[in-house]
Amino acid sequence: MRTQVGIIGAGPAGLVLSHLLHLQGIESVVLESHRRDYVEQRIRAGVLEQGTVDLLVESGVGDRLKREGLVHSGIELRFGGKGHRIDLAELTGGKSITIYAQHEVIKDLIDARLAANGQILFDAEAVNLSGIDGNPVIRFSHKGKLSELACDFIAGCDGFHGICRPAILSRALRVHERVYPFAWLGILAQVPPASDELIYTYHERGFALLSMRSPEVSRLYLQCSPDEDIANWPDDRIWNELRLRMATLDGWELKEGPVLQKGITPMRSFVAEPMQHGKLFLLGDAAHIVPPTGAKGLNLAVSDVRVFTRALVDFYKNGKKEELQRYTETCSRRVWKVQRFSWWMTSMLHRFQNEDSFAHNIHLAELDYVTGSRAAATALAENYVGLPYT
Ligand code: FAS
Ligand code: PHB
Repeated sequence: MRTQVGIIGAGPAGLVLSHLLHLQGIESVVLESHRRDYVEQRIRAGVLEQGTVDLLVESGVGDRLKREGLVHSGIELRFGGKGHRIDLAELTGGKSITIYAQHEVIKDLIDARLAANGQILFDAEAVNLSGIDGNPVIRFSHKGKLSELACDFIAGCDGFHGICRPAILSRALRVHERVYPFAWLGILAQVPPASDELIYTYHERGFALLSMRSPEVSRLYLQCSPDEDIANWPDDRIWNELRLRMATLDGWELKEGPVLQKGITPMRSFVAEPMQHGKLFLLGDAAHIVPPTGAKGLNLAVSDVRVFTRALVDFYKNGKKEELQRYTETCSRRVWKVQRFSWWMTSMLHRFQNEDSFAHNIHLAELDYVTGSRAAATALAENYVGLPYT
């Protein structure tokens, strides 16, 4: 097999890339190790930045997103038993976020690619890369048979545990990392959300977040130890802990219901640089991971795709390589600003182990400042809705 761009991974990065390249007349083949139904049901992110929504709508895959997505113009920060609304729209000149599950974005993109006769091979695991300095070849196992895909470029969209980042020799790679001493226990519940907007809660027992997927389905998270066993968290224990952490002085009540899915997600900040080597380019989680507190993971993947697509168009249409050569430098500024914001939101809202009274009061002072100062609230809002693309 041969194509122009060999894409490893059918997550948000790989599928948005394949779609945008197609619109520019650039050929690609997507190799995905899992089955289609698996990737279309994998519960992950839920918040789309304004820029991500605009890109999906403008590129023709946003019809269902416009119909079913929940547009939010604010979020609530809750601490000391009181809620404080951050008016995202008012503070950012009208920008908002949209709640639309990542697996729904995946479904829309797969439908669009297949309708356009795009090539997505499911059950196709890339097992080896070669020629990344010259003539790239991806070896992959598809339905038990070993095959090869020759291409001009390899897009490593294979996530944090993929094979592409390790294909960049360790001597060429710099890694920057923070592993947090906590994780998120997340549930999906068949119950209307108890709030119209997201509620981020700082509490002495730990962080809690109320989010949602639809007017009928809630998505909630609570901070837990990174080595927690989900088997020790029956539904009533989860609801009880969420109720304790989210309680307010004015008697606000959490709505409880059947838990459809539960899981524990570890928390880390991670950046691998450079995000490229020869003809191999890393996009999304293959290159960087952020703690989900800032709701940035998916959105940052899309931002890398915008940069890489622009660089490939310049190469194929104008024969210019400069944008490709500057890919890491161009992505890096946004990657690090998103890392900073995600680290800041996580540090402000979570209890760290063995924190003393000084640390606890610093958390409260940070929250008091962010909810009491227009300048501080604006800084949060402009990062949360998504910084302007450069
Ligand atoms: P992905 O990991 O989504 O996709 C990589 C794809 O490559 C996968 O489909 C994988 O099967 C495939 N692959 C891997 N190796 C391969 C190989 N050798 N051959 C072929 N295919 C291969 N972000 C948020 O903003 N909010 C959240 O609440 C949130 N929750 C998350 C919960 C979990 C459990 C995880 C793991 C991540 C979460 N994220 C969240 C982050 C997540 O949304 C990512 O940022 C987003 O999926 C990044 O997209 P991709 O870079 O495309 O990587
Ligand atoms: C989600 O709805 O999954 C979600 C929302 C906000 C976050 C993280 C996850 O910060």
